[in-house]
Amino acid sequence: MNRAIIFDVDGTLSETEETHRKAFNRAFEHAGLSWHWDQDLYRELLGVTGGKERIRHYIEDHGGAGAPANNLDDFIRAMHAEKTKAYTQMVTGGEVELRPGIRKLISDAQASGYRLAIATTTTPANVDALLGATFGDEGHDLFEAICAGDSVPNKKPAPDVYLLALEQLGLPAEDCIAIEDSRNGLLSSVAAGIATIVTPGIYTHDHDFGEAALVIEDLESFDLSGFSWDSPVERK
Ligand code: XBP
Ligand code: MG
Repeated sequence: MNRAIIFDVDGTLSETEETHRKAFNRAFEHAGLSWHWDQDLYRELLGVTGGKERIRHYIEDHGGAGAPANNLDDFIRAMHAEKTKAYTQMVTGGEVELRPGIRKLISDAQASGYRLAIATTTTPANVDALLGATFGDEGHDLFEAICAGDSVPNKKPAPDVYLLALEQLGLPAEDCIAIEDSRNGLLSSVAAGIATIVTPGIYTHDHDFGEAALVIEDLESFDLSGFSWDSPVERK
């Protein structure tokens, strides 16, 4: 079978956004800034994908006291690098685990001959850390294509990262399914023409998933062999 499943990372493979949020706050502290993103504010800021873009949005929309008047790009890049360091340290330190059902879904997919890929907005180093911490050395080899972060000019909800995954897989959209947790991710994969299964995460339960082929609250209950490639699907 020449079909592939393309996985989102944050909120899908693992509930990582709380660790991201803590890493942002550690970076702000490290820089001597008074900024603190609590869960309510972070839920709002998650509407902007990409950590650098999120920091810029926060400065523009929430004042960002302490941000420099010029060389803002360098400031944001440095802040985000510090955040990524803090995040990868927490992940390699064992702070996150796979979402329930993901490990079985991946092994079932492999047993059924599916090819696997990743399409994510997060930074490649974060993907490496997560795959290493959850799958060990063979984690990286599970996925034929890992498309992440700044490898595309436009982040989700733009289709760029999914189009790159299709290109690297050498497959048409109709031979792939995407698995996502958020509306931004769903809009991205659907814009790339890919039927998408959504499994809402802690920060995305209230999102509109109208364009999804299937919405699954509990991934442990999902049986891949029952997924029909043709019929539009119901909310489970
Ligand atoms: C989620 C994102 C990322 C993470 C933070 O990515 O939007 O920006 O929140 O990671 P996805 P970075 O759901 O597409 O996996 O700070 O590295 O961007
Ligand atoms: Mg996600």
